[in-house]
Amino acid sequence: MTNLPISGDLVAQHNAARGEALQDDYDSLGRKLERSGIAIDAIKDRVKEWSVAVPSWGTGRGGTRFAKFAMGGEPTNIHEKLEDCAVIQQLGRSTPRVSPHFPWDKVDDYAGLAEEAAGLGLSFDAVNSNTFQDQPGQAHSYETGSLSSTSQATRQQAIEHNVECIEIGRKLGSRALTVWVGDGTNFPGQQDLGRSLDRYLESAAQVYSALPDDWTMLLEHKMFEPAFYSSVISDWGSSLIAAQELGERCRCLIDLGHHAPNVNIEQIVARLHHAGKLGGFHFNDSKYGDDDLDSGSIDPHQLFLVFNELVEAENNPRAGFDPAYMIDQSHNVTDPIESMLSSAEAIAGCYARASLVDRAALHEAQESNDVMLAFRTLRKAYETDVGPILAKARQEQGGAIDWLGAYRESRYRDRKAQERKPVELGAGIV
Ligand code: PSV
Ligand code: MN
Repeated sequence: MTNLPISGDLVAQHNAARGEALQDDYDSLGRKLERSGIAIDAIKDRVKEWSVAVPSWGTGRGGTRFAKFAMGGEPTNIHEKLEDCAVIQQLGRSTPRVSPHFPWDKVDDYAGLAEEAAGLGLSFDAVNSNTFQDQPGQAHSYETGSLSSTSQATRQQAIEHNVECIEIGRKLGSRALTVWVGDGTNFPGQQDLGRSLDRYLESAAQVYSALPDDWTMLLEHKMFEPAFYSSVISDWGSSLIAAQELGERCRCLIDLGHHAPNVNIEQIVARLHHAGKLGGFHFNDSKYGDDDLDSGSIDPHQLFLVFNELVEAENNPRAGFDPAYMIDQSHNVTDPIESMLSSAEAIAGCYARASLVDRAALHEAQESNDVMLAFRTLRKAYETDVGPILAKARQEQGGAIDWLGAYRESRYRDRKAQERKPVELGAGIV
């Protein structure tokens, strides 16, 4: 029995007022696509099958280095975070899984937590370890790094945290561990660039050896931050080296915001797929060197091109190809529920557009070096307004045609502001 946070009647009434207009738009788009030999229902069904996880921490307002602007009704524990994730899924219907982050989401009873999630129509996705900051009472500081620290005791502590995450994940029904470390340096000469990678690999191998047979270990690279001179797993090359050394069930995870500006991320997707190491994605957008902006808000075309490669990969799968998708963005000025819904729609929209690409025509144009035709074939799909397909997919699954309108009408956040304890002022320069 699921117990959804927004009134089902409200969603139904909201949809009833919009159903006719949507049907009209959907039929019109259907006729247009049919002229190109595309069945709109088939695309809609693909969208319905597709899903992306939301990170538990992303339901709260994040902070920049400078400030955090808390809002009333923000969640302060995993139970409240799950409730917010349930709203995102109830209205949007493309985010049925939550990716928990530890140690933040620790509880005493994980079987109970899994049940609680199921009651809200959710399940758990990849577990994420976090060893980039110290926790109260922690024996060894991560100031010198974690899996690559120069201190053996600190490395051991980081290994144990990752192994604990696997154990927790087993109880939650997860099948993957995502490892991102902030390890690196701020000064040339601070650490030996080669030896720090050796230490990382040695520690990561111990985590890998604790992986259950049906699990995947995902390595997430990041160019910089919190270390600003060098990061141990800074790019897809380092990530690929590590994944290849660690073993078959170790793969690379691409966070869209973790590259130098203007890097051709879609080509990285193709390269990692070639190596059979494309393990997952963290979706967000970026304007400069950040990894925090809402997915598709800055460069929706790049997101489309990434999905174009993913659909190619889907059509030409390598053994074990089953990427884990998660939204990974930080909200400072929006309601995180609205941002997650907007991003999930942008991501699913790119998947739909990439599914519209006439692959045979594209490949033929590529083979015959008809550059303009190849480009226009992609562009035609990108320029298609897939809004009616997404809305219809939501409606048919019980979600909201107009998720923003329905969410605001529900006054969910106002109600939570009455019930929940306020968030304390957090990070920032004080
Ligand atoms: C690091 O910037 C990152 O992208 C990792 O995925 C972390 O899990 C997440 O952000 C939260 O710090
Ligand atoms: Mn990430």
